[in-house]
Order: sequence, then C-alpha cells, then structure tokens
Amino acid sequence: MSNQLEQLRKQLDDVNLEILESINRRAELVQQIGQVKNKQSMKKFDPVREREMLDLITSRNEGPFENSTIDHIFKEIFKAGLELQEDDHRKALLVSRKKKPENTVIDIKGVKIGDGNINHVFGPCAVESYEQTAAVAETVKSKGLKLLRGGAFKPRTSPYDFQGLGVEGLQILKRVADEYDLAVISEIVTPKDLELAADYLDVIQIGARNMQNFELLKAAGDVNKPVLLKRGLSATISEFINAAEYILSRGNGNIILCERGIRTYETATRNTLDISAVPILKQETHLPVMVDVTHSTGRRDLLLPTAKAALAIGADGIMAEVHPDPAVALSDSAQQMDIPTFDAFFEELSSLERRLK
Ligand SMILES: [Mn+2]
Repeated sequence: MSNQLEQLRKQLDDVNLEILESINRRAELVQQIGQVKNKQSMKKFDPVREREMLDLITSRNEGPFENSTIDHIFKEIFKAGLELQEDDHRKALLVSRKKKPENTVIDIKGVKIGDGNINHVFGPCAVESYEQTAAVAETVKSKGLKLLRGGAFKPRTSPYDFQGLGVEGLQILKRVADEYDLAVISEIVTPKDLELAADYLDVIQIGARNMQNFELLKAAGDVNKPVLLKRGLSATISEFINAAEYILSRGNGNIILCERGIRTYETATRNTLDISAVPILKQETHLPVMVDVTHSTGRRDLLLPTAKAALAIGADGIMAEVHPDPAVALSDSAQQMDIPTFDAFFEELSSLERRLK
C-alpha cells in the first residue's frame, strides 16, 4: 500500500517537473514574441489572441478538470507571461540607472545640478511685482546662490484665488534674472506656453497637479530647456518615474525630480513628505532629486528640520519659498519665509552642508 503511494508520488513529481519545463519553455517563447512586438511597436496584450488560445485549449480538454478551471489556470499563466514582457520593458526605461548608470548632470547658467554638489532653489510662491521679486533675488544673490523660483501661472485649488500674473510674471522674472545674473524657474501649465516661456526662463517647472498631464510632458520633452518635474499629490514613485520617462522619451533628458509631499490621512502637515522617495529615486533613476519643503509641510516651523533630513538622505538640493512680506503674499502666506527667517534657515542649512562634506 505504502509502496503504491510512493510510486504515485514519484509520478506526480515527474509531472510537476514536466509542467515546470513546459511553462518555462512557454515563457521563453513569450519573451521572443515580446521582442518581435517591440521592434514593430505592437501592443503586448492582445485579447483576441488570448481568446483564441483559450478556445483551442478548452476544445481539447478531456477532463477531469472543468473548462472553467482550465480557463482560470491558463489565464494565470498568460498573465505571468505578459508580466515577463513588461519586466523586460521596464528594464529599458530611459530614466533608469539600469539604462544609464552615471548621474545626469544639468548645467544651468554654469551651475551644475546632479554632480554631487548641493544647489538650492529659493524664491516667492508667486511673482507679484518687480519690487517683491527683486527683493528676494537680492538676498538669494547675496548668499552666492544662482537659482530663483517664482510662479507666473498659478494652478490654484479655487478658481477665485490669485491665478498669477501670467506673461507679465515671466517678464519680471527675466528682468530680475538679467539684473542679478540669476537663473529663473517657473511653472508652465499648458503646452502652448512652452515655447514662449523658453524665451524668459532657464528651467521650466511642471507642477504637482500637472505631473500626469501627458500632453504637457510630451511638449516639455520637445523643448531644449531643463525641466523641474514635481511629484503629483497622489502619485506613486513608479508613476512619477514614468512621468519623467514621458519627457526623456521625447529627447529632453535635462530633468530634475522634485519630491513635494503626498496626500495621506495625516492632517498635521499640508502633505506628508515622503523622504524615502529621495534615495529610491536616486537608486532607480540617474536624475537629480530635489525636495520642496514648503509645499510638503505647509509649516514654517518644519522647513529647517525637513530640509536637513533631505540633505542628510542625499537630495541634490532644497526648494523653499521666500517672500519679503509673507503676511501680505497672494498665495501660500502661511509657509513662506520672510527674509530674516530665510537668513537663519540658510545659515543652519549651510553649516549642515559643510558637515556632510
Ligand atoms: Mn507656493
């Protein structure tokens, strides 16, 4: 009796190994098909073809398994094959370290971003006037910094909130950039403004709310300007990386990724700063990574500690908002730093930078 059981078990082991060999042989064929489809830019998933395969299989099914069970088992095998093809594709993402092991270094008016040195981006939330922007430019310049931010087109939660000065804001930024020899960064929200903006700006920002605006990403991939891409408020890291891939796939490889907090159930901060995104993005991609401490925290008292954490964890720089008189700012008045606060913030951050070197 026990001898019979042993024999049956032996046969079962043999069948298992046959199945193993068969499904791996199938996997190799699926990979070859994937390569052929890639060359012809064909879709990986073909529901008509899957239906044909299932029909052939069930038509030959003599049991004891029911057709519905066979359908279910093979559907899992098909799915595993499809995932194998997609894995092959993921290995080839242009933004990935697998594709390009060395860091991307972006030259912005002589400042190198991504070469291991730290560079920050400071400036007002929105450009409100020449005087207001110039006041921040002066303090940025006095610290030996080169990059100035300022919003001209402001995508706001409410349509009745200040929407930015638009082209006039870009003109103010350009004037300030020329007068103070700074490089300016501002958000563009629509593809039609990209070419115009390129005349005024040194870096085009794509904001969190537009991270998956695929037409804007594609258009940004066509211009010859560095792009600072912010993570979407509910975007996974994989979605963020794929958004960058949209830009690079069109030819523009000068992309800075910016973690700016994600939406969670926590209400103590405006968003939850996903600090671990920084080393993940640095490992998975070859792009520079910055951290926006203003929008991630929404709290002035957290700007310095989160900025320190960002530098300690390997960010290429910090983005934060500075306004000569935050109390009267037309946007983000609660978390912009006034100039004395910014002076103290910068001094502490610089001393950490020196210790990190
Ligand atoms: Mn802001």
